[in-house]
Amino acid sequence: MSAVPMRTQVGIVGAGPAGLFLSLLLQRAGIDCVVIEARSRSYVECRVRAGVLEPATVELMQELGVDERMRREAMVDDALDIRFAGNVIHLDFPALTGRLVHIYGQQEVVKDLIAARLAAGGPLLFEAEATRVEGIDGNRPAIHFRHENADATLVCDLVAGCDGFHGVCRAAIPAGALTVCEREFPFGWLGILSESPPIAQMTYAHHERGFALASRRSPQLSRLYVQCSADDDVAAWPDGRIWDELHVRLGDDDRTEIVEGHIVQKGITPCRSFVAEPMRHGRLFLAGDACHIVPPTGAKGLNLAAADVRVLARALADYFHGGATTGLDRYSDTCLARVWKVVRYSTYMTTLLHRFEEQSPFDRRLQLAELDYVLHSRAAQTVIAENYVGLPFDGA
Ligand code: FAS
Ligand code: PHB
Repeated sequence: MSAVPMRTQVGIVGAGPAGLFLSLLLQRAGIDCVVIEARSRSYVECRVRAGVLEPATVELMQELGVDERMRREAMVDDALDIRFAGNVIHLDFPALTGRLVHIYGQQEVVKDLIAARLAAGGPLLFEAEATRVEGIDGNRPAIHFRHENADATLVCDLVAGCDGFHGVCRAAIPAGALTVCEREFPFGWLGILSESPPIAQMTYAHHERGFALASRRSPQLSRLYVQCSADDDVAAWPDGRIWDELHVRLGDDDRTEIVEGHIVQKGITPCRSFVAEPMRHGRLFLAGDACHIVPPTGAKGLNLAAADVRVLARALADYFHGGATTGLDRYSDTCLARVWKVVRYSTYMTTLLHRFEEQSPFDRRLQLAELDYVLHSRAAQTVIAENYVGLPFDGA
């Protein structure tokens, strides 16, 4: 059995973007931490998810010295198109915000972060599933986990719960101490990766038959999505049906724009918002999907996780290097201010772009009027663009 650390300053549960970014930030600050990840390295590095990196996330990668491959391989987007009823709303990011976004698969970010963590020799345990976190109201919280068929315990000064929506950390907080706000949308997203060249522009489409999104991962790899039923099954979506819906919803009537390729990944993501607050209880700090989920329409999940741990790492450095607790005490409020603005934006875009079967005629006309207003208003286009590229960090 490899040497399993039994004691550290910060125990991090989860090696997704939140846990990995945090581990590198703490490593750089000279703070001892151990990352415990339930899955194998290959599993987490192959998990296809997000793709849009805000400038703040790119800057964080640069700060941590993990941006070299991203700079080489990422696509840079300077605009976003929204198609509806034969119209195209073109959002020119530099003209509206002075900024750009990078398109680089989340699994690529995770690969780069893992490589950096391992190269620095930072403890990162794979196939180590946390079963319980206890003692968060005391001075020595402990993470109990299974690793190499043995029970193990990591005693910490503080615990970072970066274990996603289905993790165990949020459950360690007494139920009465958490307030949960959530909204389930009555549909999901069926996403595919296709070995085919993407269309010219990142494009959202609002259509009678439902929402569609044409994104990309490289000049040879398309990332495409169609709105599907909330309880849909991938088996009900053979390739032909997916391509038919993409051509129709994106207005590719002569089927010459969307290039059909070999589909190498297919999956369905629910569309929901979920916020558990506060993001701290005693010596446990939640970050990323462990405490908030936003519908993918805003392309925010990964970026919000990075934003949380950027705030947390700064607070932990103040605490361990100077005994100051102000940053830790303000952590939850600081992050939630950003989280709720992202929930607002993601909810707005989801409501604007999707087809709601139960919609009243009044709400349907309101939705079309909102799209028409955005089409003709630079102010409305600026609101969408500044949220898409990412709001500034107020005091974070
Ligand atoms: P993550 O879920 O990424 O990471 C949590 C980690 O904790 C995982 O590796 C998990 O294995 C581990 N873990 C869980 N329980 C554990 C335990 N008991 N012990 C140890 N480890 C444990 N966002 C977008 O912006 N755009 C998208 O298109 C998009 N698509 C998505 C598709 C899917 C299917 C999903 C689930 C999410 C998608 N998201 C998208 C959101 C996604 O990118 C998340 O916001 C992002 O992964 C958040 O990162 P983390 O908070 O690190 O959580
Ligand atoms: C993606 O490229 O995966 C992507 C782009 C925009 C979104 C969601 C996902 O809103």
